[in-house]
Amino acid sequence: MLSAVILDVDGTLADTERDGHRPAFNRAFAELGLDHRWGAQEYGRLLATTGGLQRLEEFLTGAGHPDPAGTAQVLHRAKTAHFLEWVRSGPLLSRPGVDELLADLRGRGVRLGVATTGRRAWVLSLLDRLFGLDGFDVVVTGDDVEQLKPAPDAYLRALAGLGVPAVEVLAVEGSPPGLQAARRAGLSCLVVTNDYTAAQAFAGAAAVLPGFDGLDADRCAALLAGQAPGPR
Ligand code: XBP
Repeated sequence: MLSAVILDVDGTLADTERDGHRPAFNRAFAELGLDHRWGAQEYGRLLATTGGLQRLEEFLTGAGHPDPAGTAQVLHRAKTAHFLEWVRSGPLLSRPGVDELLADLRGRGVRLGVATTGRRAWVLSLLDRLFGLDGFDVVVTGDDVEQLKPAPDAYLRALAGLGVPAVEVLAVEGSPPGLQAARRAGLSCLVVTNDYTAAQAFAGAAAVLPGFDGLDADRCAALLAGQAPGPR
């Protein structure tokens, strides 16, 4: 029985990384007078590190910066402000098929949760702008957990908030760290790939789809029950 679906945000509900987060990081570098600029391909590699703050610190350490931790904090505050501005007024769209899936799930009484490593400062604004925040029963962000994905913390916290057993919940993710986080929390996980993750490996996924087209509550329930989604 499918009681709830818990969804990832970046790269899953919306394609936010290349044209949203990445330019915000680059604007922060420019503001601090640093000549780093993350190109689209380089950023795709940097996404292996979840959490923008952690991504910055790891990058600055590798670049030999004298104070990677302190500088990452300053950069991430600036980046978050720029990304929030983009979320509020930029060309932000949900991925094709997402709105239809969420409406079908809600219409069938399936509860909705969000589990992301992104910061609450922008996550709530993004969800509200795209879908209406009141459509989600629980939202867990990177600010709410000790350990980010691929640790299971965000999914475990979302499960506790929903108050339903893991066997009745399907996770929907877009990246290998997200799949690992969901599996470590004991959840079946559907992977919907994006441009950055289409060629990556997703062992343990209930299914790997290139998009949300045709995905509905019945197909999510079938995936949870362990059946391959039938042809549409
Ligand atoms: C994706 C992430 C986030 C964003 C940057 O989160 O790893 O860190 O790349 O956002 P998810 P922050 O796929 O779990 O939604 O700078 O706010 O971390």
